[in-house]
Amino acid sequence: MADSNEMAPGRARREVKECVRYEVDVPAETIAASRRTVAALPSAVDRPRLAGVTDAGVPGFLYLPHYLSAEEQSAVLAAIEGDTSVDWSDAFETRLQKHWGWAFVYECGQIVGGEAAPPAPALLLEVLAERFVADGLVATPPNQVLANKYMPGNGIGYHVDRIDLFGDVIIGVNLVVPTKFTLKSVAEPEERVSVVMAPGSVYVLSGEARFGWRHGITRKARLYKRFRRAPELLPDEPWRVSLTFRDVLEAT
Ligand SMILES: O=C(O)CCC(=O)C(=O)O
Repeated sequence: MADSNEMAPGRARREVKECVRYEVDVPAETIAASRRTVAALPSAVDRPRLAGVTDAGVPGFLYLPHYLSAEEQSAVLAAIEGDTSVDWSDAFETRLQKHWGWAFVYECGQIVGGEAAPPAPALLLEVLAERFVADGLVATPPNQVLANKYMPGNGIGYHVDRIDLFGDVIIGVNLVVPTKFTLKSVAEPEERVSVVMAPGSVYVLSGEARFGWRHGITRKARLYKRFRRAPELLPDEPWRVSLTFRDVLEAT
């Protein structure tokens, strides 16, 4: 269990067992309707940020390696770090988070708005999310933005984002550190596909990739353990940052 499912370390297991399960049957039409395909995107000749897009063989998955220029990556990181309307939360011991629009309370899968999740910085909402729409990655701008900042070597457990809480298209942005991102088929757990995501790249989970595959990032155990043991010995080791754009269904 992870992310939406993932348990905050140090919290009582008992609380998590009481959470509502969410294996909901997703109608085939919903899956088909949400599927984004390489062929349906605008031409990369007109929009170089779409160059090199691939689905890596998973229907509904898109990986866009060149989505943000180096300058844009710096601006996005500055917007994340510089936004003082919300603090980095440490619900997890090994990654920090900022929630905008809506916050997800991990202990028992609740969505909260208000002060816990102020509007996202304009660069993320008015520029990036609008660009996703203009590029055909998603139909409307997502209403939730989540920043994750990972301790060196840390990853995220394999999960399907809660299908009762979040919409049918999820978009992620990888920043700072190249990262191996893996999809595992729910029906055929041996079937797995990985892409090494470049800094500034974007991925889209829709259709089968959203509903029928888990996604996650395997921890780099050696680096992670070294950092955990003595963080002061690795002062320059970069922390990976990612953005996740989702639609909170309760909000619509
Ligand atoms: O950090 C990432 O790229 C993945 C984040 C993710 O899966 C999530 O927030 O649910």
